[in-house]
Amino acid sequence: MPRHYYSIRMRAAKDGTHISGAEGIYERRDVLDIIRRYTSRALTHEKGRAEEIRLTIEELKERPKRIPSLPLCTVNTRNPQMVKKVAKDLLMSVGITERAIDEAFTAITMGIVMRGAMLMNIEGVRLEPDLLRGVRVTRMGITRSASLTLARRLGRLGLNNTTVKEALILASKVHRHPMVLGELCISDDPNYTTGYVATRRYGYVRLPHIKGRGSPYGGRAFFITGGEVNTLIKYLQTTPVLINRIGPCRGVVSIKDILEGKSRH
Ligand code: PML
Repeated sequence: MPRHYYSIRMRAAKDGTHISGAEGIYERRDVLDIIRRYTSRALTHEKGRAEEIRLTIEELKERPKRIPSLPLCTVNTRNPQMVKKVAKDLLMSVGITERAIDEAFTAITMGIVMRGAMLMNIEGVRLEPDLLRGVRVTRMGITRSASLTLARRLGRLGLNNTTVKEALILASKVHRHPMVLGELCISDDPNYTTGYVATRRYGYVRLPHIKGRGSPYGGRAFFITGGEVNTLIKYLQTTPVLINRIGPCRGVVSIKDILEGKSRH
């Protein structure tokens, strides 16, 4: 019998501001448990108890595309200046211009937190149709067994938390698309100061101290090339993608080893 999959998405708000969100793709037998888990997460969020919780449960008409997660590692960056240098080393080596990277850092650190990601061409020109909202990546998830493997691998590195897991799942979906060359992400959580740069060539590279503690800004920029922007947006927003294999998860690696390909198995 064919399996039915559901996309479940949760968004919670307090005083009209977004405080937490979650999403995944699940089999029918798991739907009730997940709704309970998401609701409890919204009610106990550290930013305060949600006053409004929106849950969307949608049966998927398309069979989710199975993909592996990006390989993960961390560079021992010590301050925002060092992060910028490492981000440039990685992103420029896949063809993104320095101007575009500076533009992305400036736009993200300017303070307007967008709901979705910016899309930029490799020269730094913004391409998303709605410059205020950006493009939200949705309809991605992880299978139960891949999730257990990921928890085990991240656990060995002391990184088994929802922030890292969800960011890795999102980036793995995004970088599966050939139009996406690279990504810069800074969390908008004032207490979360590790960001990442992702590319297909080097994987998901975590960058500690990307911003100072207490800074409320954050966001994502996807650097894109070639093809039709609307096709990419449709993929990011609507194509269901399920992680079913976990790529290598490594601890601290030097930028030199990453650039020389020594950090990949
Ligand atoms: C977010 O807040 O969603 C971004 C999370 C970035 C996670 C970086 C990491 O620690 O791997």
